[in-house]
Amino acid sequence: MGKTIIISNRLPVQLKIEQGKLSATPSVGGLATGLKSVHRDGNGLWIGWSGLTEEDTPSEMESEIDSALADLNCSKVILNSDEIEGFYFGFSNRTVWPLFHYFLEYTEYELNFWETYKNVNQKFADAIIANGNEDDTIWVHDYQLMLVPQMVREVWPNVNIGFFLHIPFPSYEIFRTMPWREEVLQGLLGSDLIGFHTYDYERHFLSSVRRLLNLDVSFNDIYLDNRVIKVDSFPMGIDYQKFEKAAEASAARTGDERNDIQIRLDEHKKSAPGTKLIVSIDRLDYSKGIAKRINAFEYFLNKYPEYKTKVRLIILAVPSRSNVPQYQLLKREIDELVGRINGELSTVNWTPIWYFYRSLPFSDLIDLYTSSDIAWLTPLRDGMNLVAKEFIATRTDKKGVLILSEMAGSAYEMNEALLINPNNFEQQADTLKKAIEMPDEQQIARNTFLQNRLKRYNVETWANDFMGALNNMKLEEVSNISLKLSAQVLDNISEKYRSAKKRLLFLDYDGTLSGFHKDPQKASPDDELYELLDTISNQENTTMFLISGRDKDTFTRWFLPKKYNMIVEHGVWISRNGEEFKMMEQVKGEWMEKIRPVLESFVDRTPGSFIEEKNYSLAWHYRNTDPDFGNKRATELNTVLTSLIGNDDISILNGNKVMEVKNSNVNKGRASARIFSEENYQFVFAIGDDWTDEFMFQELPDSAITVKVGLQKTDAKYHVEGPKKVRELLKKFATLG
Ligand code: GDG
Repeated sequence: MGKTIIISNRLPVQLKIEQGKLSATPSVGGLATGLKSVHRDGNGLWIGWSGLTEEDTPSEMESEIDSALADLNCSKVILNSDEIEGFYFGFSNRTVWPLFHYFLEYTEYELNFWETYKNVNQKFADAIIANGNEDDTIWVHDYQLMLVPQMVREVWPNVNIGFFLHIPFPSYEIFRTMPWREEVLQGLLGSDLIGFHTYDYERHFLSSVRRLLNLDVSFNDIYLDNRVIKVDSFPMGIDYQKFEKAAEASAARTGDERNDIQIRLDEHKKSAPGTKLIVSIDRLDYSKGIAKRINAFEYFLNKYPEYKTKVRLIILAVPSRSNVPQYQLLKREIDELVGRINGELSTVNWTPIWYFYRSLPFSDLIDLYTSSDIAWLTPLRDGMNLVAKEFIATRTDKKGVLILSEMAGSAYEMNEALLINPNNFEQQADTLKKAIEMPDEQQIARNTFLQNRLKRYNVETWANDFMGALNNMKLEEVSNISLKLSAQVLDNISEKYRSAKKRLLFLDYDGTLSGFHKDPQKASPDDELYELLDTISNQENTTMFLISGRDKDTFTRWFLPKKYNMIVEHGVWISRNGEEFKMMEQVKGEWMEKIRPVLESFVDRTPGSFIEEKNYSLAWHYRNTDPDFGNKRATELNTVLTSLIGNDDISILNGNKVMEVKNSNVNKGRASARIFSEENYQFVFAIGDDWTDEFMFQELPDSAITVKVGLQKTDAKYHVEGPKKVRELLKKFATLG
């Protein structure tokens, strides 16, 4: 069992070099607390940037820094100031952050930023490789490191990787504007498990994967070559006990023990009894909606002037990313707004807004939470928003009102808060009034629900849930191995092949012998395939059938001169040894006249789809349509056809991006079973990728070796990953004579 490696942009350690002396203090953020059990208490390692640039690190102190970090189970990635500029302030915070928070107008697409982002992600991946092993479990965090999973996967194909995104994943319409969108998705898909705060972010991500990479997605599984990637939501919690205890300690402090801020807040309450304190705490970031909140506050005071002098808004804006121009502009905007409103509305005894632009020590933060009556959080977009949860955890007497934006991930779990749309000033003014006037019993009832939920789903549970899901995936994979064609299983099959007196093989074509092509007519066989099929079909005592849903004309062109045995249109037609196709089943096709116009109307309404007309069946192909739209139309068509057909003679087959209407008594299972019954075969083999091949897997005898191409659910005994592996398998047969 390997160790767990956590990887994030910043290490959970504050490094300082002052007058040549190094200090390393563990930081106590939510993430560090949540991961304590997988990091420091377990056999873990945390890799990240130390916060010191290469230029700021005297080379003679390198080893001292390394050993201080090693004592805390940490290891550093060294970044120079150009890298920080392009990777952190550039691509991460001038491209991804605004784009993922729906601020398209602030999003900058700079090739230099992207190049640096790639290089720095590679540095992080290299650090994992240098410090770990393939049997370690790796958990990558957040939007700064989206390419790391695939970079690690390339070196260690079997490693277990989880990724968690702490910010929203935007809708496809937004995400697709990014020039490097495919690379970013492919980077993330190096993971085994990808976690988001909410189901909506998960849904947006899956939609982008389907539409931009054209991958198959079933529920929350993504099928990529030989791997299944799971996507799930894990709403992050807080260290509830820490906030609850700190609030109790704050309440217990008396006299000189009280912090400055506590004393000031107490004085305010004494001098103005009955007034309400409204607090808001955020990093100074445009996504947090601070300017809008200030405007909404002014709107409220004008709409309900009776509250002037009765309420005060305290804004704590923590400095953040001040190298990014947008943040400097925002700072100026807020300074001016606060100045203007205070200038216009203040009285001798009352200032409407107290504004702090700084970071406070933890205990001051708690005092601010506990002294306030209302928390008012209005992000325009926020992955989760932990401040909302922290405010509730500090309400030890269960009083207090939380007003929270619907646009925060936490709103999904905090239904008992007063939820608002931050763009709706009217609603916010009324909600503030409601909060100010809310009776104690109602506050207590709401907070009791909220607290119970936050206590239960705290940050440790969040981390353990994620790690549990990641480790489970490995277990699931292990339990699936019986189905995978391992080298040993292949040896056994080869032995049976070699020793059998009579062999029978059924080989599906599309998706099995050949990969899919946008235009099915272009997916013609290549020379290597012809050579392989020639060898096998010429082997003694071997009957090889190509078995396909395709029309007989195409197969006549491709394979008749080769004299392969063929069954086409799922079993309507058969050709042996180069003879003309004959009907295998007596089928009627009158129904086709009725069904064709229906399919045509779906083609008209579904760009990219088309009809394939065969002698006794009609197929509607939708591989080249927009995937979401195509699936929706397929469901619709299924419903229409089912109600139209209404008898058992005709059936609908849902294949791989194709829906086929055909006679019910015709399928690959029935056809292959009929061939099997003609002679006494000792070795029977069937391989196919599609739902229509399942009929063969079901109807052939138990002793048959049945192989599914792909990882989807199947009745076959074994699976292989894709057409490339099928070829390898057949090459093996070809050598066995
Ligand atoms: C990102 C996502 C997601 C704030 N001021 C002070 C201070 N804080 C602490 C709070 C809280 C944290 O900072 C802020 O967390 P948020 O969740 O509110 O927001 P982001 O920083 O934007 O975090 C966000 C989060 O990642 C986790 O996945 O929820 O959506 O944007 O813990 O307490 N702490 C101290 N002094 C302050 O002045 N000590």
